[in-house]
Amino acid sequence: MKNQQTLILIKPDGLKKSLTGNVLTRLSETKLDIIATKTVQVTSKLAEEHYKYLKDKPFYKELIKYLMGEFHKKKVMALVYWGPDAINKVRNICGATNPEEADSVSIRGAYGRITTKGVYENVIHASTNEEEAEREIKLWFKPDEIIFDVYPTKTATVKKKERVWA
Ligand code: DAT
Ligand code: MG
Repeated sequence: MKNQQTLILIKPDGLKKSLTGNVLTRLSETKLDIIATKTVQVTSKLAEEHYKYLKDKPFYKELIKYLMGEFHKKKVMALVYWGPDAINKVRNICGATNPEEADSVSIRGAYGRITTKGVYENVIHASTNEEEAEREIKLWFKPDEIIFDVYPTKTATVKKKERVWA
């Protein structure tokens, strides 16, 4: 089976409900390798870019607020999993997009809900295919944040102000 990398996000409802341990335990059933992890405060720019293919949907605005943590905690845990058939292995454990339709033993089936406003609080994001995984991993991680190069890299001089420790 082909080795693949896939982006996982534990969404703000998962963090608020202290589900991180449970979700990572479920994902460890895949025997895949974690090759990157970080916790981030999601800006509107990042959320909008991540879900840009849904921008014409009626639920888009609420979806962006949800990913930014406006309904829970303002943080998301992002991880890259790597190994044989990673994309499908992870998606199978996540379950269907709609948490009410997801298999009850899947992560979304066990822990997700639909709010009265119609937001799918489905705990976890996982890439659907190799093309999506590449776009998403490049959006969420820089090459040096992943323990090996999953895509080709180049060296560029980037001049910008950045915050440092005082
Ligand atoms: P997935 O997250 O399973 O890849 P997707 O890419 O189609 O599903 O949609 C991204 C997110 O958008 C999904 O996790 C929850 C939300 N969403 C999708 N369809 C929805 C709907 N009909 N109503 C409310 N939220 C929806
Ligand atoms: Mg998707």
